[in-house]
Amino acid sequence: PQLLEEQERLIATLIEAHRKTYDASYSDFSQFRPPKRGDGSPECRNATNPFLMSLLNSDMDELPKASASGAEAAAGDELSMLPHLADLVSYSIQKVIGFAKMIPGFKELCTEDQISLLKASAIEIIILRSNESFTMEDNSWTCGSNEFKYQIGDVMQAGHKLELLEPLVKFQVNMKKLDLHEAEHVLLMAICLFSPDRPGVQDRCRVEEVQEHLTETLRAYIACRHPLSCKHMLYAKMVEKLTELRSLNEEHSKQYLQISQDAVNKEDLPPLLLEVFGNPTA
Ligand code: DZT
Repeated sequence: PQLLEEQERLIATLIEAHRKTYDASYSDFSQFRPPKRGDGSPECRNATNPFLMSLLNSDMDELPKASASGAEAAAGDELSMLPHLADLVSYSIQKVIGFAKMIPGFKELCTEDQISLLKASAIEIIILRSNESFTMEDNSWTCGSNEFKYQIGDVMQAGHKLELLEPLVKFQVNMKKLDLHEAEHVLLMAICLFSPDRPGVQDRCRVEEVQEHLTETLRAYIACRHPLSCKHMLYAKMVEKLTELRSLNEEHSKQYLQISQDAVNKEDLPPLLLEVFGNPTA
């Protein structure tokens, strides 16, 4: 098969939409609430006994006030990365919305369907787009300086657990190994968004039509642009990724619900995040 002119234009549009909404210099990250990592200090290593620790390490013989810095920092270390992660994800959702709006066919859907598609796919598209910052060198998402280099432990300090993080990192490694072209990467995100089987979607046929047009374009692109040696099963492998994303999405939902219930500081979760992933206290 050959790429039609119309398919070429679609790909160019998607690539431009992605470039406009993904800043590979990550220069906005310094505006997020800063990352707070358990730094290996004594208070952090012994976060379960902050008061004992501080009594043993000082000449005081009284309990420090609840707000005494060392003890509180250690005791509250549980969700120390949550503000930064929540800001990063909220920011990314805004970028995903910007990307969606530039996909031909999205704006023509009614607002309710736009919302249903975005709510259901936001975390999946964030997983996909984050592959750009992921590196197999040390299995981290590297977004500039060490401050914004994220590893599994950082996401755990935001309250997530290995049941999500282990398959998430495996997914990132396997995505990296597919070594997708930019055209394939952006088509996959668009195909993921236009999934007609998401909860609440009214006009399933319209969504399916757009998705089929996108998948046809992906098949044609792989067939005529991807080097012969590595295109075998590439389309099938990409479709398989969509299935894996569904199960990561499901596990994320469970853990998010737990975190949003555990979060003592409700300001930790920005309003957009509560709207997209749900607000248990609402
Ligand atoms: C502080 C550690 C950051 C690690 C980010 C890795 C990553 O449930 C919540 C809403 C509270 C949090 C959801 C996130 C769960 C774990 C997860 C992390 C899922 C999907 C991706 C990630 C993404 C890394 C980046 C992005 C968000 C991209 O948009 C931009 C850049 O590639 C970094």
